[in-house]
Amino acid sequence: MPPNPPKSSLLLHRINHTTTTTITNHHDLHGENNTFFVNPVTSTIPNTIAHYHTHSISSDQLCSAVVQETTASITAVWSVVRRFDKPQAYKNFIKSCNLVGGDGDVGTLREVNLISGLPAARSTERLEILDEERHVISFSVVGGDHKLANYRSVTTLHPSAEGDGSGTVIVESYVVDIPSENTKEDTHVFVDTIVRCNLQSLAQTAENITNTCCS
Ligand code: A8S
Repeated sequence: MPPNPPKSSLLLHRINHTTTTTITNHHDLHGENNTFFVNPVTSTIPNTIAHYHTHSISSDQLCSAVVQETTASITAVWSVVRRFDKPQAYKNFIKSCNLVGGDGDVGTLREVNLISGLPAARSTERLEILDEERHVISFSVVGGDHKLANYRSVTTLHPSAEGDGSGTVIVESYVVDIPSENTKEDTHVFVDTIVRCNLQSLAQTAENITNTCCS
């Protein structure tokens, strides 16, 4: 790592892709439930971005994050991940997707159909953040026939400090209700597995773009 890395670069404390959780305990405004502010990202990310990965959760919710590095440029990764209308471009569990409301801005809804063999077939999702400058995209799950109630994820892209610095670190954090019939650990493993598969595929898809377009 260079002695004076650029301010915007992401310094990875750990690159083994595990996550730990920083928890700050707060009483919520109503004084009934304890809510917690959690930032599950172990990487150091710029202050202007860190708040996107700081989530307010209650004791029946789970918050985690997955970090994925790629040699693909931020431009290449962003060109794939920004397409809220086309998650099947890299999410292999998705068979098809249709926009069902909105014009592509925040608030747009998509109906996602999953491949067979999963414990669910459909999910309705709302675009929450699309920040083209900071490379932030976020969506929430608002319906469907699955068990992931109140799922919300935030994905951010950062310059990689590894190698020649032209690659990307992808950080995705999420919050979800723990289903009453499942344990926290099982839910954590289930969702982390889906997110890790998606991010590995995102990295591969962006690397393929980089290799075919510019070599
Ligand atoms: C994403 C992340 C997740 C998607 C999950 C976690 C999901 O699409 C799948 C199975 C489910 O049981 C829930 O970024 C749901 O898409 C693959 C339908 C939401």
